[in-house]
Amino acid sequence: MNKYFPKVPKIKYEGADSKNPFAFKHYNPRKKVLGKTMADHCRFAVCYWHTFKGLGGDPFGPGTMIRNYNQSDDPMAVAEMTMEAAFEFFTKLGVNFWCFHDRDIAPEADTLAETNRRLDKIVKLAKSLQQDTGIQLLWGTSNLFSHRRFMAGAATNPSPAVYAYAASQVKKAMEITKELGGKGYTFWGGREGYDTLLNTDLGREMDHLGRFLHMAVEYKKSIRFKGQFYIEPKPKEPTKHQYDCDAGNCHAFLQKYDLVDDFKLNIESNHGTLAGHTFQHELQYCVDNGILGSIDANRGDLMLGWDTDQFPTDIYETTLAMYILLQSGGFTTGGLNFDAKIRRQSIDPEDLFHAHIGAMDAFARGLLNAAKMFRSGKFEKAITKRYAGWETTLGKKIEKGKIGFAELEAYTHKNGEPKIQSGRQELMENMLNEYIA
Ligand code: XUL
Ligand code: CO
Repeated sequence: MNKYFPKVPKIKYEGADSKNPFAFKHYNPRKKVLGKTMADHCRFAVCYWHTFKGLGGDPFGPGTMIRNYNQSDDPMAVAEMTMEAAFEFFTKLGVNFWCFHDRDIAPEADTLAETNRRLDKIVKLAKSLQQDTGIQLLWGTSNLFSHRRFMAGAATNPSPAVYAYAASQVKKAMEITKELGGKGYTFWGGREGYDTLLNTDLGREMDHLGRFLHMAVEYKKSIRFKGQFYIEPKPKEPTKHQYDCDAGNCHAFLQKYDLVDDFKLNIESNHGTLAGHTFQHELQYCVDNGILGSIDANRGDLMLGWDTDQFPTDIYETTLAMYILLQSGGFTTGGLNFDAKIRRQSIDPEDLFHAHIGAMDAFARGLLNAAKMFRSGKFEKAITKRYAGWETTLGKKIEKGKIGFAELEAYTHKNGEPKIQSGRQELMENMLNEYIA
């Protein structure tokens, strides 16, 4: 496999002193951290859409990147070459997982039947490449947002005929994800939302989305697909109001529609920040509510208000994310999927490697820092101390629901003004800096 990226060797771990840009300085897949290899902690995945189908187009101009795997007038020949190039890339980079949308891997034809035949052909190729390389599918998904039929949404479209088309597409995407042994299946809301309430029946649309996801659960059971379902929150883009706007909102939706046992969340860093939260907030919310499934690892730009989908490089961010992940016990079905794209001026195929190498090293450093924080127990101890009052008789009675307002009033009359304590935020921040390496 040395046809599409001939200038790039197999990427190896060479240690922090290496000057080789095509080597990992921190990510050593076999290194054990807290009893588990770095590869098992991180479960890195490459996304098909940005990496192989994104060519640098933006609202002001078309793509800038020329690739040797899309030089043909036959769209199926391009699809086949791209799949081969993708597996050469995964193998050279040394990731164990990939992710795709149905429309990334095979071009849509004039009828659903022909589109599905094309998918079957490409899935056959992907399956044999998976078998040859041992690379696995982290999750599959369906593109329900690019085609003009989905301009007003898929499962929240005002037309039941569009809803039916979307269901047919998800049905097929689930089948091929199962065929490829996918560990999960992601639902990102795409155009499920609205731009103006003047033309939108919000309550009805949300009910339709709930029903759609129930149908997906029923179909999943009927085909015995064992992968984990994920919802990926995002507050805006493409619509102004997305129904799946953040982790808390998705959790409420899943509870209202009785879907919480069948779904976990796929948290994307840049979506969290677009929602006005930190990436860590979204992760911690999920961990504390038992719904963290997987992560789309990227970063935004604080100067820009949109989803820039940049490769993660911030060691503070990766440290805090890995710290929360370690506390949760780590991934089961999920992983770190780089839903990120190289910048428009990064036109060479080698830039795809630099981007992924840097991001994997950033998470490896984050993991090593987080493991030190975890082992020290300092942060946990500080939190335990701050909440120590809840271990007293009063705290326990409140938590167990043994007392109410009348007893709490009597307690306050008897004990007077409560003693308060410093939150020690600056000390905690200084403590954190000690671990950033
Ligand atoms: C869009 C986004 C998607 C999902 C999969 O912002 O993140 O690529 O991850 O549909
Ligand atoms: Co994403």
